[in-house]
Amino acid sequence: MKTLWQNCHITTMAHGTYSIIEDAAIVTSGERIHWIGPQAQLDQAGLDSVVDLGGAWVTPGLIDCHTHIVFGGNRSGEFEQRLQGVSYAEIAAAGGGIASTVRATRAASLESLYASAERRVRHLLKEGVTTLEMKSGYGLDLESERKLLQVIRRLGNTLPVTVRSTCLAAHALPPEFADRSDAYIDHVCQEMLPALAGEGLVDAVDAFCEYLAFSPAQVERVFITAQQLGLPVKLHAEQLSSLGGSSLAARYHALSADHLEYMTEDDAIAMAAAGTVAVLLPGAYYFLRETQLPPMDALRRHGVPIAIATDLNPGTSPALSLRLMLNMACTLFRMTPEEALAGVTLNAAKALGLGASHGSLEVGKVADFVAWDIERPADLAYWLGGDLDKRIIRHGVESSI
Ligand code: DI6
Ligand code: FE
Repeated sequence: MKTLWQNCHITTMAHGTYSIIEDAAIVTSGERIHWIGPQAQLDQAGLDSVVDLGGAWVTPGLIDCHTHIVFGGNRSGEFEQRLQGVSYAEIAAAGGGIASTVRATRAASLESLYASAERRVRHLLKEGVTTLEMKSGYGLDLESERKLLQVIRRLGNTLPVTVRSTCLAAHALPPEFADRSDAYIDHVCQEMLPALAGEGLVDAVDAFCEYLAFSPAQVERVFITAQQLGLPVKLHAEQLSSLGGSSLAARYHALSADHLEYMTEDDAIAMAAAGTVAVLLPGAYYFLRETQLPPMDALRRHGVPIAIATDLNPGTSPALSLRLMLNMACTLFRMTPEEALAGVTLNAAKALGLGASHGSLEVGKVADFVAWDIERPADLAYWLGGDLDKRIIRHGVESSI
């Protein structure tokens, strides 16, 4: 079944740049791209249907490569407290923060977690997101982490979106292991990861490397276990302080190191050599009113691929819009709209290990694309949120989300 999508302009994002084709067309065959190029060079033979895109700008489907979208409760009360001057650390010390979301998540049924996450996922899908990573990490015991990962798998099986599932059991120390963080890491490595991976619930393993979470030595044990299980790793690193987590991630050929405000030039060199993607999260930077910027010049100079994501979570980035993150990446981190778009397409695909099949519009890749009613590609990063008119095509079929 071959479909021609004609009368458009395309930013293919091949090689992580716009790579514009004006007056272009795409031919899909089933769920793959069969042909793409200037419309004038198209051979019309053998087509089954034709769709006129009315002069739209076509981009690859957007990819949100870092979210904690499945959780119980919400923390808008803590947001109010923080606005009155109580710090994130003080809230955490008083039993709030991640611990309060863990309590609410443990208490919630699989059905209610599914329902609340589905509503959040729909916000992203309506914006043109066609691939989405979701992390566990608010369960912190085997049964609750399994519940989160099952919700993630069910979202991927039910909604029109490609889902990658990441196990973040090493996100925070659960209360039953208070003051015994090494014992919790033993539990993660010996019990949780083998069981969850064995059940087919895990596509990648993540951890939170920070002075208020887990040390590089503890993270390394998690990485070794992941490696033994044949799973790729990712890492929350250098968000609040510089511990060398991103260099550690590079040593384990991590798909990505994420946050990175406090990373050093040596970390950038190590990441570039390993092909580890830098995932920047401007929503968390903004919401926590951080002032330390990620080292954009070092990342660019050493050629580290840069992705952008929402980090959608109840504590530090309740961001329901990936497109808003494009604007924040430009305004706050001084990225160009072209770099920002690469950050939610090709580089985001690489951060999920999907670079060969997703993230750019090239022959043989999956036909996930969005036809936007905009004047220029930079409009995507220019408008602050809002629901831009668009048509979303997933696996070669127009999707009506
Ligand atoms: N970094 C973050 O910003 C979130 N998790 C992480 O590892 C915080 C999650 C939360 O506060 O609930
Ligand atoms: Fe995160």
